[in-house]
Amino acid sequence: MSAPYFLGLDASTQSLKASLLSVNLDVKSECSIHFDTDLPHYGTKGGVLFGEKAEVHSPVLMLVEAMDMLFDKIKNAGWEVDKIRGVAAAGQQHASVYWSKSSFQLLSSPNPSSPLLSQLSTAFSRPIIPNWQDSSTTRECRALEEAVGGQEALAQITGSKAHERFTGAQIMRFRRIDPAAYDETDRISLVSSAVTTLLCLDGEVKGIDESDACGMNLWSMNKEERGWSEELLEVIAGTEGVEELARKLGKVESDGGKVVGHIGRWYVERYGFSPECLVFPGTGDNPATFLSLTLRESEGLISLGTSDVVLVSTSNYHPHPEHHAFFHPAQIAPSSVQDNEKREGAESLRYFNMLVYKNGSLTRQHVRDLYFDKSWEAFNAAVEALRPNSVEDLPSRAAFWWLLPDIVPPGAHGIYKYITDPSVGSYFEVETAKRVKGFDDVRQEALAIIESQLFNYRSRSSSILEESPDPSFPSTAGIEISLPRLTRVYATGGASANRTILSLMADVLCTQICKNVDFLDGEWRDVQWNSCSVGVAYKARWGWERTRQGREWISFDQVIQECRDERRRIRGGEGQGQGHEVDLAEEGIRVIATPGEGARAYERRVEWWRELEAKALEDQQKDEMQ
Ligand code: ADP
Ligand code: XUL
Repeated sequence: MSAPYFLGLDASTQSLKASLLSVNLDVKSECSIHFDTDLPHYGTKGGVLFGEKAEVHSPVLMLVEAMDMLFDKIKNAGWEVDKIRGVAAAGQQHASVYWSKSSFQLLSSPNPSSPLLSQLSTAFSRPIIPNWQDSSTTRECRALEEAVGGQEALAQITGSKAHERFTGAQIMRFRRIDPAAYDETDRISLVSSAVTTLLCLDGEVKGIDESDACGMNLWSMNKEERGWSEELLEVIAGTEGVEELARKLGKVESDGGKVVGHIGRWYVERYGFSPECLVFPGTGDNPATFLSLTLRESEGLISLGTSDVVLVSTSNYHPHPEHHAFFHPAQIAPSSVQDNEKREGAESLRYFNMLVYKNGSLTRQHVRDLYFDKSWEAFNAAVEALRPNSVEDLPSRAAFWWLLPDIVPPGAHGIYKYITDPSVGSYFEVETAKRVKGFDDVRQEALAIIESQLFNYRSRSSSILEESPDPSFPSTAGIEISLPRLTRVYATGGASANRTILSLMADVLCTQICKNVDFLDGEWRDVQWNSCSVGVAYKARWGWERTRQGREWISFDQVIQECRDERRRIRGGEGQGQGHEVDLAEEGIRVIATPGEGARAYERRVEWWRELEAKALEDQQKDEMQ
């Protein structure tokens, strides 16, 4: 019993991917179209083209042609698309799509016997659309911040300070450099809502998802006045243009599981989809990844990829210029629930917060190559030899490796290393820290970079959690906790293959480190699927559940839990005992590491690390003045 099926799409920077899931959320199959190699005639590199003024962008029709190719590929692969009952799309965040005035007609009922590309060639008013890597809008960012009173004020309104890649600044620049094309624009979508529109093909440009709207610097997240910020729209379009810009941006979907349409007739007739297949709001790639890990309040995700990303799930709005605050992508907006008795699933508002660090894997790799002969084994052996093993074993060395100017802390750049006196315990005078070029024992280099990165994640996630109603402290596993902590962390990304790093992460963050696992061919394996498309397929599954009798207000977390319970029931005893003794926190979630004795020492050192980070930033300033 694996039907009905659910489909998730992911329109990311380099490819368009699809994941097909069973009713219990097993990933049955995946396929993808790679822009550079499958659509070479657009000439992209890494999915993008580079302009002369810091523009990073791509042809919008490449996305349309990729849709044609993807569904051809799905058909050729023999996916039983007639059994799909729900679909949703993830899209790279911030990037925008501009629909022309003729789009309404073109989107109304395309001919199923022809591909979309040939039918939608005039549906767009901007042929080349900005990508999230674009940084051509510095001037617009300053204007947005100045208009509301600075970085903090903008973060307070929209969840983030101004960023070049965010959609508000991008629209403002578009209007400045090509006012005629701006005027010719009927509607503006994000990539996720554009793909949602292309799935329905019913003549309507679908609303932007509220979680994705938080990546625009235009959406006021303040509880009482959620909506397009008139103040910011005015900066972009002038007093006269506010209403028109709000119209172009359209309505925003605040219920992530609402039905926004049915799959278009084009898909039914051309590929054999069922006309009963429902379409749910798309969302950004980060919110979608967040959903695939089903993060509950106070849980976190640490992605150790090219860059490091930390996501923190909260029930409080905690904007700060250092991170991005987003609405949770799968919540039922309380305002949409009329009947108080049915409010069960309509919890109070939930959020997630995202910290992005440029100095992630490439910086760790740099240290490995410099001191450990390009070997992770040697690097790990150094960490294991020196890591703290008791409460007395307080770290006394710290290293800040900001090879690239970092985002957090903003503008941090350079390499700063310090030795402090280990005999003074947890209290120390930061002035006594000695700045050094390197450590006597090179093994300290490995430990110091990892500790410093992890202290950063511990310190900043604690600050975000500080204002939560239940900041998960003061004690865990017999360890006295001094600061709020994440109650579980999911590790993903290339470096999450490194068990030493994950074990140290458990100590420094003083929490359980988990990974998603599947029971496949008789063993538990780290999941290999594409988390964004799987995350939005989960959302489609949840939305579909809510169309069933009596289930209208069931929460996302509850539906996922029920699916996992059902999976365990179907599997029976398989996967437990007899050589399968993995520590499962829950079905499909494996515990990789838990805090050891070293956690007691790290717990006493967060403040020490914070002071040293501040010192490093001061030293950077002094160096720059010389
Ligand atoms: P992307 O952000 O491009 O998706 P990945 O998530 O695939 O990147 O991560 C790639 C990085 O993972 C590489 O730069 C490499 O340094 C790091 N990595 C791979 N294996 C290990 C390992 N065993 N230990 C530490 N880092 C690793
Ligand atoms: C997040 C960001 C990227 C894009 C593309 O702010 O810019 O993660 O979402 O992946």
